[in-house]
Amino acid sequence: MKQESANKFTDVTAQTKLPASILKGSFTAAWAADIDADGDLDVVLGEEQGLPTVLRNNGDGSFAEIHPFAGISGLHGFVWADIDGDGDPDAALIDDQGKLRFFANERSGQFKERPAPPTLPSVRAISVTDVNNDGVLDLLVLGADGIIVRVSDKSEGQTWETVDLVKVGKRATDRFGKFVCVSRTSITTEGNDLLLTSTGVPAMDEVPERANPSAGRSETSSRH
Ligand SMILES: [Ca+2]
Ligand SMILES: [Ca+2]
Ligand SMILES: [Ca+2]
Repeated sequence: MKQESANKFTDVTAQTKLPASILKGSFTAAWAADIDADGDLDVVLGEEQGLPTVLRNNGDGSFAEIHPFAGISGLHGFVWADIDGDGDPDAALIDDQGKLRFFANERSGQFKERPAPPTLPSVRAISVTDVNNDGVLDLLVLGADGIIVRVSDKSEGQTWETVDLVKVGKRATDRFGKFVCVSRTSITTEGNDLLLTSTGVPAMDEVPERANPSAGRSETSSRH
């Protein structure tokens, strides 16, 4: 949909020049990110299975189908952020097996997969924020075991650091979902608190401490 004015959008699907396989395809989500680093936003499509699809923005209203994330099937979660701190956004994805997959940005639309921490359980949702306040963004990974884990780059792309942050309850994590995190460094003086809001998962009524069940969200502190 192309925005014409503050409250008017026009359907411009026909001008995208995308093949029928895309236009009639079944996708679970879409994320906007400048995957090829050419200054315009491209579209990453969520899929149950199969090689993930990105619609590269040609800048003239048309898009081209590309597949920059080789070797994976399905896309159930997507984070676009500079996790390794080298100045370009990287891609973190959840595949159809519930595995976290990490692709370091090599620029010009090229990515190199880097193995995720082997200790992670099956993953249900991912988000990003600088939890430990060191100036480098961290991945927040909600596992099927109901624990949110901080996953941080260590030694400039060589290894990972993983730290359990909070348990949000197992019942909530039997399917893929989304959650977003907003850092709340200025709200309390006691550590670096997070505000978590969720859709689908997790069910915050199971957060064991400092929870606010009626608001459907929780807060927890992380001190490292
Ligand atoms: Ca682009
Ligand atoms: Ca990077
Ligand atoms: Ca950090």
